[in-house]
Amino acid sequence: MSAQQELQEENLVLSLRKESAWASPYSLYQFQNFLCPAIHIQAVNNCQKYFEAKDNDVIVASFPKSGTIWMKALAFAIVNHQRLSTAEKTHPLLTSNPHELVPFLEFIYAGDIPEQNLLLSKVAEPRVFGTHTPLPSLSKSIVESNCKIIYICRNPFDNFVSAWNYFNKIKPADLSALPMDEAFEIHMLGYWKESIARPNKVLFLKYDDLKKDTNLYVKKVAEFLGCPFTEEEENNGVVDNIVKICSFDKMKDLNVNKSGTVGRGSVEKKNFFRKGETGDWVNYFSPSMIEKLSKIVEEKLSGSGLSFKEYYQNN
Ligand code: PPS
Repeated sequence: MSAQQELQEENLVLSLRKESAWASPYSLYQFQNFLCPAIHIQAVNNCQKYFEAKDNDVIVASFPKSGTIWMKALAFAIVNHQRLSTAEKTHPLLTSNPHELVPFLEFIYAGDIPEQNLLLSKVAEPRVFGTHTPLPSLSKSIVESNCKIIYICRNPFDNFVSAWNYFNKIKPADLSALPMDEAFEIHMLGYWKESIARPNKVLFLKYDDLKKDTNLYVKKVAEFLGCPFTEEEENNGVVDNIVKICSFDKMKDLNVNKSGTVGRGSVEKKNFFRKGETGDWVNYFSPSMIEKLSKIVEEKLSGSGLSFKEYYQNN
């Protein structure tokens, strides 16, 4: 990054309101109506300015710790299913971490322009990217082109526990329900409403539904992306193989995911695979925490048509 760019970035960060939140080892700032880690502010800005979406791009959007890596792996396997067989030992998902095959836009656009171009040139078509950025802050070309967006979310109780465990590994933190508030309003509901307004543009999925019947959702995603499975492919186990290669146990057990780091923050790859279950939150929440978070969830989602009750009520 040039000295001028560094100065611009510093000035931008200084002009924003700093917030305290547990859900990040980084400082969070109020930026374009969402809480953005300082390290991503310039990248979100750059992405808005420079990213040109292609019509065959796929964007996997999510709030952190809601199943991003799983959906990245599934989307990669699905869009490439005609040219890369998941039955082969050479399938890229067996030798690369999904965050490497499907890079975050915030990662690509964190560097200067030559670096952005270099990283972009390494992504093979059909390109699949990840993003944690809310819909209103995405590059206009993503929203206006014919590229597809898959949004993956998770019941807020498990999302919370997953994030808490993950960030605790990086930095000790207090357990508090505050950031969920922001996640509902800005993140989840933004993509949820767009998925209703433009169902061919945004596919809205819940991690928990996917866990219940992965085969069904793999077929739905393939149809949404315009690359459905033929009957012959289904009979030949193509869908089953995709489900298997992307399963938690399989991915967690791969050497490529057991050691080494990924991304600019050099996150240890093993930290992306913890339990991979729905319902683990019961081991963490006290009755008063359940009451508090249920209230926030219901208040925020009220009238939206979106609900996670089946994943946290009657526990
Ligand atoms: S990140 O850092 O935002 O990219 O994290 P993210 O991938 O969104 O979420 C991590 C949680 O997803 C679980 N995980 C999986 N679940 C099901 N299947 C597969 N293949 C899979 N891979 C990762 C991971 O274990 C984290 O959830 P928890 O509840 O902490 O186990």
